[in-house]
Amino acid sequence: MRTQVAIIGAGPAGLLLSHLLAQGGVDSVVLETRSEEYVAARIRAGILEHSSVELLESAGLGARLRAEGDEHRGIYLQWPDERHHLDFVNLTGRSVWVYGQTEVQKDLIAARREAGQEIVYEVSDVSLHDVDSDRPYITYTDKNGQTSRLEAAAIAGCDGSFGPSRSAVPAAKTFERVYPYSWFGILADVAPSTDELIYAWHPDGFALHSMRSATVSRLYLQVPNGTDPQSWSDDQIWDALATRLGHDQNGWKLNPGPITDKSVLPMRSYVQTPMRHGNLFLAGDAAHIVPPTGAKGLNLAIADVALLSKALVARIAGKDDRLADAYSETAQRRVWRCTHFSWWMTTMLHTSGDPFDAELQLAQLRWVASSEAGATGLAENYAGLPIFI
Ligand code: FAS
Ligand code: PHB
Repeated sequence: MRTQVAIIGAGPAGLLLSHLLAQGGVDSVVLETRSEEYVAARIRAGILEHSSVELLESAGLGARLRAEGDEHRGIYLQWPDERHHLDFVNLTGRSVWVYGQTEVQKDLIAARREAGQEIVYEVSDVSLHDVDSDRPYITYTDKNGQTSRLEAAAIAGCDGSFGPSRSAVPAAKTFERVYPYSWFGILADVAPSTDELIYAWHPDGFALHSMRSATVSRLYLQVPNGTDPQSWSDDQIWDALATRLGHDQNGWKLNPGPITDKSVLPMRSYVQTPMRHGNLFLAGDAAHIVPPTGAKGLNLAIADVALLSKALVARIAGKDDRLADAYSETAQRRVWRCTHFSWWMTTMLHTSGDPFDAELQLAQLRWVASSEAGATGLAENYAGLPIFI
C-alpha cells in the first residue's frame, strides 16, 4: 500500500491527526495493534482544557461534547478542615470540560469511519524502515497473518509509551522521573458528590474526586507503587476516599456506590527529544508522559497533533518544510510547560511522609488558595494554555 502519511496508533493522537490531515487534503492510513472495540472502550483521561475543546469544535468534532460534556468553571483545592474553589473563568476567562477520553475516541472513530478512513486494526510486528530517506515505509503483519508493506512520504509515531516509534529515533535524549507512588482509580455508578473536581491533600495521601457524568463518578487515591487493585475492599476504598476528601467537613458528605472498575496507574514524567527524525514525527505519549495530576496527558497529545497536522499539510501539500523543520522545537516548548505543571501539581499534593515536605505543601496550597497571583498561575496552566506557545 502507499499513502501520504502512515500513522502508527489509533489513540486520540493518531485518529485526530488523520482527521486534521484529511481536512488539509492529505491522505493517511492508520495502523493499530488492538481491536476497534478495545481502543474505543479504554478508560483514561477525563478533562479537556479550553484549547482542546476549541480545536475539536473547529475540526467538526464538538457536537456530542457540547451536548453531553459538562463545562466546569474551576476546581476545589482541599486539605484538612479547608476547601477553596479556584474559578478559572474569573481568573483567566477560560473553562474546562468533563468529557471522558473514551467519548473523544468514540467521536474520532465515528468521524474517521464516516470519512472512509483506512484504519488497519489488530496488526503486529510493526517495523519502521528508511525513516531518514524520502521513501520511508512500514512493514507489519495483519490480523490474517499476511505480511504487508505501507509506503508513505512521512510516518507519524502516535503509538503511545510502548510503541516502536520512540526507539526509531536514533540518539534520542530522554528525561524521566518516576514518582514513589501510584494512583488507584475507580469508576463508580453513583452521582458525583461535588459539582466540580476536588483535589485533596491529606496526611494519609492524595485523593481526587472527578466524574464522567451525572450518574458516574471517577475517583483516585494515592497508593504505594505496586499496589494490587484487588487488595483493597470496596469499603476500604470508600473509607479512605471519605477521610481524604473531607467527609463530614462543614456538612459535606461523600456518597459511596457500586464500583465498576478498579485500576492502578504508576506515575512518571518522561520526555524524549527530538520529536522528529527525518520523515518520522512523534506525537502524544510516544514522545512524552505526564503524571495525570495536571490533567494534561490527553490535552498535550491534542496540542502536538494540532501542530503536526499543520506541519505535514504544509510539507506534503504545500512543499513548504518550515513548520516541519520547527515541529520538534515548537512542540517541546509546550511539552516542557505541561511537564513542569504536572510535576508541580503532583509534588504539591502527594504526601511523602516527610513532615518538612508536608509543611511546604500546605504553605503552597494556602498561598495558591489565598493569592490571586497564585491561583491565576494554576488556572493558566490547568485551563488556559493556548495550543501554540
Ligand atoms: P495512546 O496510548 O492513547 O494511543 C497509542 C495507540 O497506539 C494505542 O491504541 C496502542 O494500542 C497503539 N499502539 C501501541 N503500539 C503499537 C504498535 N506497535 N503498532 C500499532 N499500534 C500500536 N491522562 C489524563 O490526562 N488523565 C488521566 O486520568 C489519564 N489516565 C490514564 C490512565 C492510563 C492507564 C494510561 C495508560 C494513560 C492515562 N492518561 C491520562 C494519559 C492518556 O490519556 C494519554 O495521554 C493519551 O492516551 C495519549 O494519547 P496517544 O498519544 O494517542 O497515546
Ligand atoms: C479524570 O477524570 O480521569 C481525571 C481528572 C483530572 C485529573 C486526572 C484524571 O487530573
